[in-house]
Amino acid sequence: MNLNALSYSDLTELRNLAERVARDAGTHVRNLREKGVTVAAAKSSPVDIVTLGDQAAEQIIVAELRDWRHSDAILGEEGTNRAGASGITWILDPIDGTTNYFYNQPNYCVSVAACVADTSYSEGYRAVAGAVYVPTSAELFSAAAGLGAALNGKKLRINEAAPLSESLIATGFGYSAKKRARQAEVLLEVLPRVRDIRRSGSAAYDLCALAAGRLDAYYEAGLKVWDYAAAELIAREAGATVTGAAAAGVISSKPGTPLLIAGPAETVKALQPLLPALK
Ligand code: LIP
Repeated sequence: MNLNALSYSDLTELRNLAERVARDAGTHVRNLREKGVTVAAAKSSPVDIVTLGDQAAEQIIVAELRDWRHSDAILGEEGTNRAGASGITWILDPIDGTTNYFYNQPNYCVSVAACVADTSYSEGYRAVAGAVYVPTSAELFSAAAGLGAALNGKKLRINEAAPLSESLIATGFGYSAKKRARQAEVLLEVLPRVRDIRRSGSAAYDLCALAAGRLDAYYEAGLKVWDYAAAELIAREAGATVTGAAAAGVISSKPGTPLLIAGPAETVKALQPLLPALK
């Protein structure tokens, strides 16, 4: 399956389903949060946690997708890996910003992307439709390839490029101390050259904030495909250039530890020389 085989109605159907399941799962995890959070497990490090909310959200999304799109494949951060026959793979981050969720901070979201196989993308998947739902603000970001991006139905457009010294840049950090040390060294080069830095704790939220003009650019290394699959499409459909992990034709040097940079083309070009250690 490739993007050209999908009609307007195919793309809008996939986007509408992504919106519905992201909102359903997000509403559930917000309700769970109000009752308290239980850590179910830790992954790559003691602070890379999974909560019962992450697991419940993925179960809700998978159940709905199996009802509506039973021949599609599904890949979820919390372990779902279902084969499919349709050529569409749903890539899920049931809660992106899990640490924020654990601490009851607002920037956590549910990310749902409908993807097709595309080897020009470093993880081999290209989103053709997707949704990111922020339960604490009831903000639903969504996009479909070639059909633009929206926030609660209102069209999104990134900011015009500003000089780097006047640009508000977001980034994030990994869970391993060694990776964070390298990311901090790079930040020493970036911080004096930009307006300011923001670190929300969610890649999906950062890319949607870029799409909504709340940031001027974003970069991060070491993301997983489920962190960015839906939100990089939303940013791209809002006018962002996206390189590194998700850029067509730009294969990361180290699959699995890709560097993603997103923003106006000029800003991405100005940022790239500052980020060599993150490749
Ligand atoms: C998060 C990413 C974020 C990164 C965090 C964390 P998670 O994903 O979205 O960009 O900086 O360290 O990895 O673990 O909350 O799904």
